[in-house]
Amino acid sequence: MKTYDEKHIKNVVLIGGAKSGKTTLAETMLFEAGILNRRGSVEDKNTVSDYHDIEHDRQNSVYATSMHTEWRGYKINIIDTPGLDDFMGEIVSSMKVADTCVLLINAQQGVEVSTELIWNYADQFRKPVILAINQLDHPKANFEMALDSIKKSFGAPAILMQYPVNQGEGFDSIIDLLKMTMYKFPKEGGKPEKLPIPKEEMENATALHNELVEKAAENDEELMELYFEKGSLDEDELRKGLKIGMVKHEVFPVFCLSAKTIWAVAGSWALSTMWLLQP
Ligand SMILES: Nc1nc2c(ncn2[C@@H]2O[C@H](COP(=O)(O)OP(=O)(O)OP(=O)(O)O)[C@@H](O)[C@H]2O)c(=O)[nH]1
Ligand SMILES: [Mg+2]
Repeated sequence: MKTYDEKHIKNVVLIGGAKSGKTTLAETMLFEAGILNRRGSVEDKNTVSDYHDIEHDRQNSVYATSMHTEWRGYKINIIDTPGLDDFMGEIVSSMKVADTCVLLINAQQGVEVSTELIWNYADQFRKPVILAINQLDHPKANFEMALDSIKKSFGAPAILMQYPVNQGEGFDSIIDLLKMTMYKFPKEGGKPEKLPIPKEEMENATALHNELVEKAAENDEELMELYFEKGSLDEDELRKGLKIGMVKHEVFPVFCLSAKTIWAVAGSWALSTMWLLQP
């Protein structure tokens, strides 16, 4: 069995309110990593993560489950946790070992009471937190409402990394504000198509990109000087600034997800970006 030194093992803990899609995301991540050749679902009671009878009966996670995958020489432990506060012990003990927490927010509900309860622990433990708005393919998805609720609850540290171009049924495209590119995900899965940002989105995307640059620069004097000098930061500098901010708990990057659909490649692709960001 391959061994990894301590620096090359990362614990990514999936947290969030009940039914936000953590178990589904874990399944999709394992599928996209090539560990599964077929994805199970919570409804079919055949996910890797929810394997206890009680989880099948209730159709929600009761225990924290650790799964793993490899990515760019790193062993990534993906820990799926329950969302119901009855199981807070499982959630809290998983968060304690996290290098990064991914806090899922249901695009139909926005931030819920349980999201805030769970968040308070992540804040208390000073864990870097990535916010992921999930279920963007759902007909009732409301990205703007979810983002507003995030801004209300988490304030300025919540900063948008991507936004959906066509949320709801048929959702397949996002604009990436770090790379300033549009990605369109094929329905059958596989790598996304890289496209230029459409003209009608350019003004919005540029304004949001500038917010991201300022946020990254704020966290480091050297980057701030570079920003004043050049009026911008390149991709590596952005990543560096955001990473410093995440560790200081002054940046919580917001990603888009659709864990259930096949082009939830969006999810694992976004997560690979996240792993690059993580300390
Ligand atoms: N449309 C849509 N449905 C989703 C998505 N992700 C999850 N779901 C559905 O939402 C329900 C809850 O998904 P789970 O993966 O069990 O959510 P969870 O966060 O693990 O839930 P708990 O374990 O109860 O906290 C299931 O019916 C999923 O099929 C998504 O991206 N889009
Ligand atoms: Mg679950």
